[in-house]
Amino acid sequence: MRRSRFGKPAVPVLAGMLTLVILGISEERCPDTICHMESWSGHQYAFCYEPGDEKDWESARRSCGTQNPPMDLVAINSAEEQAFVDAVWNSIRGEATPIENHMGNPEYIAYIGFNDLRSEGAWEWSNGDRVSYTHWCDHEPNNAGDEDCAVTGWSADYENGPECPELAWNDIPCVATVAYICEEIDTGSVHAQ
Ligand SMILES: [Ca+2]
Ligand SMILES: [Ca+2]
Ligand SMILES: [Ca+2]
Repeated sequence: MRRSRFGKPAVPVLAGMLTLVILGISEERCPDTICHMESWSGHQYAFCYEPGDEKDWESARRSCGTQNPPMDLVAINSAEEQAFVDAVWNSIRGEATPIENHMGNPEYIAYIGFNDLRSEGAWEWSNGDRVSYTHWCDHEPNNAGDEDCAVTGWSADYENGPECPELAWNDIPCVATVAYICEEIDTGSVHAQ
């Protein structure tokens, strides 16, 4: 009895230690560091893009909540904030795993907090911010096949139709597992009006 009680946890613990040893040999970075942290205009941001850490929209949002400080998916409230997000994302997105768009081209995308989950077509920020800015690709959001969650970084490359000369937003199915960007939650009194 005793042996099996103590024996059980030993295997995963040993496996974990072995994994740490192997990871320690293959790369210097601590395996727990899965998000790239940046700050802008007094807010902390986490860019979570490690291959294997891709998440559906709801899981990504929960993961943001476990960050320190607590975060939600990013709310992009201005062209300036979009420019900040783009600058960081452009510098690291090559390390992320792209998805393929229907032209067969890679799209390096990341979830943001914009969604129309509650009411089709009524786009809102998950953190409750007022909608003051949008950056959709042409002809997006199109809810193609039911798409309620927005990503940034969409480049598109359509023969005829939507184009995104700058990386921009697209609505995709919320169950798609992709990278995601978190922004610190305001804890004081905020969002007047
Ligand atoms: Ca923001
Ligand atoms: Ca929708
Ligand atoms: Ca779409």
